[in-house]
Amino acid sequence: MAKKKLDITDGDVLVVIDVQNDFCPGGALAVPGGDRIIRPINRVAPLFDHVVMTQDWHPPGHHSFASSHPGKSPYDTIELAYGHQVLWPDHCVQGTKGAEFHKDLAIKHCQLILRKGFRREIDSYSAFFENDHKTPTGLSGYLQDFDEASRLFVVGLATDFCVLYSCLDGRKLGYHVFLIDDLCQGINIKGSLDAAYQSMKEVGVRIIKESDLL
Ligand code: VGL
Ligand code: ZN
Repeated sequence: MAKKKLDITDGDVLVVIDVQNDFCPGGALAVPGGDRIIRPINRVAPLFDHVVMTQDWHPPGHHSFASSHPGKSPYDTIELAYGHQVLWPDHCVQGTKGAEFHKDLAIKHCQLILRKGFRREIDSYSAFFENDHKTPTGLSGYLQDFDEASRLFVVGLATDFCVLYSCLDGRKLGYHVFLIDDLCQGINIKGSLDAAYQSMKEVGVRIIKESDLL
Protein backbone atom coordinates (compact mmCIF):
# COMPACT_ATOMS: atom_id res chain seq x y z
CA MET A 1 0.00 0.00 0.00
CA ALA A 2 1.27 3.48 -0.83
CA LYS A 3 2.59 5.39 2.16
CA LYS A 4 0.33 8.18 3.38
CA LYS A 5 1.58 11.59 2.29
CA LEU A 6 2.08 14.41 4.76
CA ASP A 7 -0.77 16.90 4.43
CA ILE A 8 0.37 20.50 4.14
CA THR A 9 -1.96 22.86 5.97
CA ASP A 10 -2.20 26.53 6.82
CA GLY A 11 0.25 26.37 9.72
CA ASP A 12 3.05 25.08 7.50
CA VAL A 13 5.79 27.36 6.22
CA LEU A 14 8.25 26.52 3.45
CA VAL A 15 11.63 28.11 4.21
CA VAL A 16 13.88 28.28 1.14
CA ILE A 17 17.48 28.94 2.11
CA ASP A 18 19.95 30.83 -0.11
CA VAL A 19 19.16 29.55 -3.62
CA GLN A 20 21.51 32.15 -5.08
CA ASN A 21 23.87 32.20 -8.06
CA ASP A 22 27.01 32.10 -5.94
CA PHE A 23 25.95 28.78 -4.38
CA CYS A 24 25.16 27.21 -7.75
CA PRO A 25 27.62 25.80 -10.33
CA GLY A 26 29.66 28.67 -11.78
CA GLY A 27 29.23 30.74 -8.59
CA ALA A 28 31.88 31.93 -6.15
CA LEU A 29 31.00 29.33 -3.49
CA ALA A 30 29.39 26.71 -5.68
CA VAL A 31 27.72 23.80 -3.91
CA PRO A 32 28.15 20.68 -6.10
CA GLY A 33 24.82 20.07 -7.83
CA GLY A 34 23.34 23.14 -6.14
CA ASP A 35 21.10 23.90 -9.10
CA ARG A 36 19.59 20.39 -9.21
CA ILE A 37 17.26 21.19 -6.35
CA ILE A 38 15.62 24.20 -7.99
CA ARG A 39 12.98 22.46 -10.11
CA PRO A 40 11.89 20.20 -7.26
CA ILE A 41 11.64 23.24 -4.96
CA ASN A 42 9.43 24.96 -7.55
CA ARG A 43 7.31 21.79 -7.63
CA VAL A 44 6.59 21.62 -3.88
CA ALA A 45 6.23 25.37 -3.29
CA PRO A 46 2.60 25.56 -4.52
CA LEU A 47 1.58 23.17 -1.71
CA PHE A 48 2.38 25.92 0.80
CA ASP A 49 0.37 29.07 1.47
CA HIS A 50 3.36 30.52 3.29
CA VAL A 51 6.81 30.68 1.72
CA VAL A 52 9.83 32.56 3.06
CA MET A 53 13.12 32.80 1.15
CA THR A 54 16.46 33.83 2.63
CA GLN A 55 19.22 35.64 0.79
CA ASP A 56 22.84 35.66 1.97
CA TRP A 57 23.71 39.37 1.65
CA HIS A 58 27.22 40.42 2.61
CA PRO A 59 28.87 43.85 2.37
CA PRO A 60 32.28 43.96 0.64
CA GLY A 61 35.03 43.07 3.14
CA HIS A 62 32.75 40.86 5.23
CA HIS A 63 34.60 39.12 8.06
CA SER A 64 33.59 35.67 6.80
CA PHE A 65 35.64 36.26 3.65
CA ALA A 66 39.18 34.83 3.63
CA SER A 67 40.19 37.95 1.68
CA SER A 68 39.47 40.05 4.79
CA HIS A 69 42.18 38.19 6.75
CA PRO A 70 45.71 38.60 5.39
CA GLY A 71 47.51 35.26 5.03
CA LYS A 72 44.31 33.20 5.24
CA SER A 73 42.80 31.03 2.53
CA PRO A 74 39.23 29.97 1.85
CA TYR A 75 38.13 27.07 4.10
CA ASP A 76 40.65 27.96 6.83
CA THR A 77 38.97 28.50 10.19
CA ILE A 78 39.61 31.33 12.63
CA GLU A 79 38.34 32.40 16.03
CA LEU A 80 36.13 35.45 16.08
CA ALA A 81 34.49 37.04 19.12
CA TYR A 82 31.55 34.62 18.82
CA GLY A 83 33.56 31.43 18.15
CA HIS A 84 34.77 29.35 15.18
CA GLN A 85 34.32 30.83 11.76
CA VAL A 86 35.03 29.06 8.48
CA LEU A 87 36.51 31.52 5.99
CA TRP A 88 34.85 31.56 2.58
CA PRO A 89 35.67 32.88 -0.84
CA ASP A 90 34.01 36.29 -1.35
CA HIS A 91 30.37 35.45 -2.12
CA CYS A 92 26.88 36.95 -2.18
CA VAL A 93 28.16 40.50 -2.10
CA GLN A 94 25.23 42.92 -1.90
CA GLY A 95 23.98 44.03 -5.28
CA THR A 96 26.10 41.62 -7.34
CA LYS A 97 24.90 38.98 -9.81
CA GLY A 98 26.20 36.28 -7.46
CA ALA A 99 23.87 37.44 -4.71
CA GLU A 100 20.78 37.26 -6.93
CA PHE A 101 18.42 34.32 -6.67
CA HIS A 102 19.01 31.70 -9.37
CA LYS A 103 16.93 32.66 -12.41
CA ASP A 104 15.11 29.30 -12.44
CA LEU A 105 13.77 29.68 -8.90
CA ALA A 106 10.10 30.47 -9.48
CA ILE A 107 8.01 30.99 -6.36
CA LYS A 108 5.76 33.90 -7.19
CA HIS A 109 3.74 33.64 -4.01
CA CYS A 110 6.79 33.92 -1.70
CA GLN A 111 5.75 36.39 1.00
CA LEU A 112 9.01 37.33 2.66
CA ILE A 113 12.56 37.65 1.39
CA LEU A 114 14.82 37.81 4.40
CA ARG A 115 18.37 39.08 3.97
CA LYS A 116 21.06 38.00 6.39
CA GLY A 117 24.80 38.39 6.89
CA PHE A 118 24.77 42.13 6.25
CA ARG A 119 26.69 43.08 9.41
CA ARG A 120 30.35 43.19 8.45
CA GLU A 121 31.71 41.67 11.69
CA ILE A 122 29.34 38.76 12.06
CA ASP A 123 28.27 35.92 9.81
CA SER A 124 24.71 34.66 9.72
CA TYR A 125 24.09 31.09 8.66
CA SER A 126 20.72 30.59 10.31
CA ALA A 127 17.54 32.20 9.06
CA PHE A 128 16.74 33.02 12.72
CA PHE A 129 19.91 34.15 14.51
CA GLU A 130 23.30 35.41 13.45
CA ASN A 131 26.37 33.31 14.28
CA ASP A 132 26.58 34.73 17.81
CA HIS A 133 23.34 32.72 18.31
CA LYS A 134 21.79 35.85 19.88
CA THR A 135 21.20 38.57 17.30
CA PRO A 136 17.80 37.89 15.74
CA THR A 137 17.20 38.26 12.01
CA GLY A 138 13.53 39.07 12.57
CA LEU A 139 12.14 35.82 11.15
CA SER A 140 10.97 34.53 14.50
CA GLY A 141 8.93 37.71 15.10
CA TYR A 142 7.48 37.46 11.61
CA LEU A 143 6.43 33.85 12.11
CA GLN A 144 4.95 34.57 15.53
CA ASP A 145 2.54 36.94 13.83
CA PHE A 146 1.18 33.93 11.98
CA ASP A 147 -0.76 32.48 14.89
CA GLU A 148 -0.88 29.05 13.40
CA ALA A 149 2.73 28.75 12.19
CA SER A 150 3.86 25.50 13.73
CA ARG A 151 5.73 23.41 11.18
CA LEU A 152 8.69 24.54 9.11
CA PHE A 153 9.74 22.69 5.96
CA VAL A 154 13.30 23.66 5.14
CA VAL A 155 15.00 23.35 1.73
CA GLY A 156 17.94 24.96 -0.07
CA LEU A 157 21.68 25.52 0.25
CA ALA A 158 23.82 24.46 1.91
CA THR A 159 22.65 21.48 3.96
CA ASP A 160 25.63 21.59 6.32
CA PHE A 161 25.69 25.36 6.93
CA CYS A 162 22.74 27.67 6.45
CA VAL A 163 20.15 24.91 6.19
CA LEU A 164 21.58 23.13 9.24
CA TYR A 165 21.58 26.18 11.52
CA SER A 166 18.14 27.24 10.37
CA CYS A 167 16.79 23.80 11.29
CA LEU A 168 18.53 23.77 14.69
CA ASP A 169 17.27 27.24 15.57
CA GLY A 170 13.78 26.35 14.35
CA ARG A 171 13.76 23.49 16.88
CA LYS A 172 15.12 25.76 19.63
CA LEU A 173 12.23 28.10 18.97
CA GLY A 174 9.80 25.23 19.36
CA TYR A 175 8.78 24.55 15.77
CA HIS A 176 8.35 21.12 14.29
CA VAL A 177 11.08 21.09 11.66
CA PHE A 178 11.18 18.96 8.53
CA LEU A 179 14.24 18.89 6.30
CA ILE A 180 13.25 17.90 2.77
CA ASP A 181 16.49 16.11 2.09
CA ASP A 182 16.37 15.80 -1.71
CA LEU A 183 15.61 19.54 -1.96
CA CYS A 184 18.89 20.44 -0.21
CA GLN A 185 22.51 20.12 -1.24
CA GLY A 186 25.62 20.22 0.98
CA ILE A 187 29.14 21.63 0.74
CA ASN A 188 30.80 18.92 2.92
CA ILE A 189 34.07 20.15 4.32
CA LYS A 190 35.88 17.84 6.75
CA GLY A 191 32.86 15.66 7.40
CA SER A 192 30.48 18.57 7.94
CA LEU A 193 27.62 16.86 6.11
CA ASP A 194 27.55 13.75 8.31
CA ALA A 195 27.93 15.94 11.39
CA ALA A 196 25.01 18.07 10.20
CA TYR A 197 22.63 15.11 9.85
CA GLN A 198 23.77 13.83 13.24
CA SER A 199 23.06 17.09 15.05
CA MET A 200 19.74 17.59 13.29
CA LYS A 201 18.61 14.11 14.27
CA GLU A 202 19.68 14.69 17.87
CA VAL A 203 17.31 17.64 18.24
CA GLY A 204 14.42 15.98 16.45
CA VAL A 205 14.56 17.49 12.98
CA ARG A 206 12.63 15.08 10.76
CA ILE A 207 14.43 14.18 7.55
CA ILE A 208 11.91 13.60 4.78
CA LYS A 209 11.83 13.42 0.97
CA GLU A 210 9.84 15.23 -1.68
CA SER A 211 7.92 11.98 -2.20
CA ASP A 212 6.55 12.30 1.35
CA LEU A 213 4.68 15.39 0.15
CA LEU A 214 3.90 14.80 -3.52
C1 VGL B 1 26.37 29.64 3.34
C2 VGL B 1 28.63 29.58 3.71
C3 VGL B 1 28.67 30.95 3.74
C4 VGL B 1 25.11 28.87 3.10
C5 VGL B 1 26.40 31.01 3.38
O1 VGL B 1 24.16 29.42 2.51
O2 VGL B 1 25.06 27.69 3.51
N1 VGL B 1 27.48 28.93 3.51
N2 VGL B 1 27.56 31.67 3.57
ZN1 ZN C 1 27.71 33.77 3.39
